[in-house]
Amino acid sequence: MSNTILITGATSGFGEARAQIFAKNNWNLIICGRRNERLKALEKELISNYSVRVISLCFDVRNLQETKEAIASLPNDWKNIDVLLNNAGLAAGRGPIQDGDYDDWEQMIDTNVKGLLYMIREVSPLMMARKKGHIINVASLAGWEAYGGGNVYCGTKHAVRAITRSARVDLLPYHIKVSVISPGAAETEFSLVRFKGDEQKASAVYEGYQPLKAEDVANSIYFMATQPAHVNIEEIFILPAAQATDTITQKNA
Ligand code: NDP
Ligand code: 8X3
Repeated sequence: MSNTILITGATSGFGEARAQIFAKNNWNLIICGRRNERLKALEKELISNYSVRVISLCFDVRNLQETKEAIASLPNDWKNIDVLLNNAGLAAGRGPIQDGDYDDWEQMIDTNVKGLLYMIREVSPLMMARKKGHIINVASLAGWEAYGGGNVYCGTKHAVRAITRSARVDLLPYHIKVSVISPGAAETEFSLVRFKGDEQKASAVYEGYQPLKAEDVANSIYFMATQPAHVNIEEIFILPAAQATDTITQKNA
């Protein structure tokens, strides 16, 4: 029987690339996001390209009620979730803490931390009942370092790594693996979202060096998810070869 993965943030970037690699390898997919037209288009594409089963759930992970209803709405034969990929997230703005925008802060904390917690809380009982499962959280280089202007985003990604380690202890008796992936700069819609649609600012982030592609990160996640039952890849920290820290990149290498 095929395995099932639930991916949040499947409408773009890493999430979409992951949906492709898991579908190619015959996994059934539950794809999630807020943009329904993108979900429906991806659902259609995956079914027609790979003959896998796909279901889409359109909801905002910041909204607890919507999140509860989305998971509860899964038909029984979709509740055997083998992997929960907590990928939905964003940075909103980049600037000194003293000039911080409260709405941006709330959006990052509500999505990257609270939304991730809601998903773990709703999906882990389904895994506990089967004594089987794997939760993979997406943190960041920003979960390892705290760079100027990254204050709240870095805080949320440090939190993702801490939550991962603690959840691993809590879920150990139920044979549920918990792990985290921390990518460095990857060219997706991330910077366009961070800089609120300013294409110049967004593309400047990746100028002069080769950032990661969404597929590079998707390949690492696939590796994590397909280890034998007794192996947990606890963390992958994946950077572009041309990046040493958030602010130190080797231009035109
Ligand atoms: P994208 O902007 O391309 O994708 C983000 C995804 O998250 C979208 O599918 C979006 O879907 C979803 N999302 C955002 N907010 C919500 C919400 N409130 N509810 C539900 N879904 C939401 O960025 P990436 O693919 O790059 O980012 C994916 C993850 O990787 C994020 O957690 C990010 O912090 C992390 N990351 C990114 C790096 C990078 O350099 N790109 C590096 C390290 C980590 P929709 O808008 O349809 O809801
Ligand atoms: C995205 C990578 O370094 O811009 O998580 O924070 S970084």
